[in-house]
Amino acid sequence: MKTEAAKYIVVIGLGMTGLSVVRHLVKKDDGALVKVIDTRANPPGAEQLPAGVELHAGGWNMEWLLAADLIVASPGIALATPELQQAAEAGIEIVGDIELFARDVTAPVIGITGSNGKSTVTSLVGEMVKASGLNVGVGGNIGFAALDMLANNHDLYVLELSSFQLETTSSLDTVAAVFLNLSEDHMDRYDGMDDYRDAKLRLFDQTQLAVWNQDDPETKPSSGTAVSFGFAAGDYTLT
Ligand code: UMA
Repeated sequence: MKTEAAKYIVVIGLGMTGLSVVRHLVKKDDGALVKVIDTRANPPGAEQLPAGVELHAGGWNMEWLLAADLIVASPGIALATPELQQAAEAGIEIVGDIELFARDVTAPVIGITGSNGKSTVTSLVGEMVKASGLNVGVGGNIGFAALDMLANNHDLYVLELSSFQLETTSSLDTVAAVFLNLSEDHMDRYDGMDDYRDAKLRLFDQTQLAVWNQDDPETKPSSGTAVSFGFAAGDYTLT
């Protein structure tokens, strides 16, 4: 289901992501009813909510949640949360902000993930694109919500993507996707390393070029056009 068809959208979380989602949905002005749930009693950004967008803070509101056509979950909320599981079992589509970005972006996107060094590589790639003369948007997990960049109509976007964001993304089509490395992190959110790796590998599902790390075989894609980097001689080869 496309966002455009959704009449009643519930946004979970009112941090940087939730606010960017609300702004994006309100700006679309397509008649959708938008409500926000945040489990925190005093969520940040409440004062920035556009007029007419209702907020339920301090817990869940299952009536709102189960009536939704679409749920947009912030990355800080695990899909395994019982309330979200109940909604998923009721057949309600659950996406994240990067999925909404993917559905509306018209310029090429480069995606970067990994356990470490994502922000550095994202910034450097952004600088390279800028130096080539293109108007680039750099955002995502790096600390600038992806949806807040869309209105700027950049020539190209460079997104730092966390495993949390990738879990709720299925339509992101990238010109290049980079998986830098994998080391133990966020084990409170995953059923082990394979589960965590699978979330990151989702970035390779739809890309023209997968970029992986020869020194970390866990980053290798199972198929598709790929290029690797590493310390050994003969790197940078297409495989
Ligand atoms: N929270 C609740 N109840 C809610 C909603 C959120 O308790 O209803 C809690 C979450 O569990 C979390 C905190 O509030 O502890 C913030 O969560 P959020 O999803 O609202 O976070 P945002 O402010 O939207 O920031 C998110 C990313 N945060 C997370 O993934 C936790 C930011 O990455 C990112 O920069 C931002 O979106 C813009 O895309 C931060 C991060 O720590 C830097 N990322 C992790 C990492 O890099 O390891 C993945």
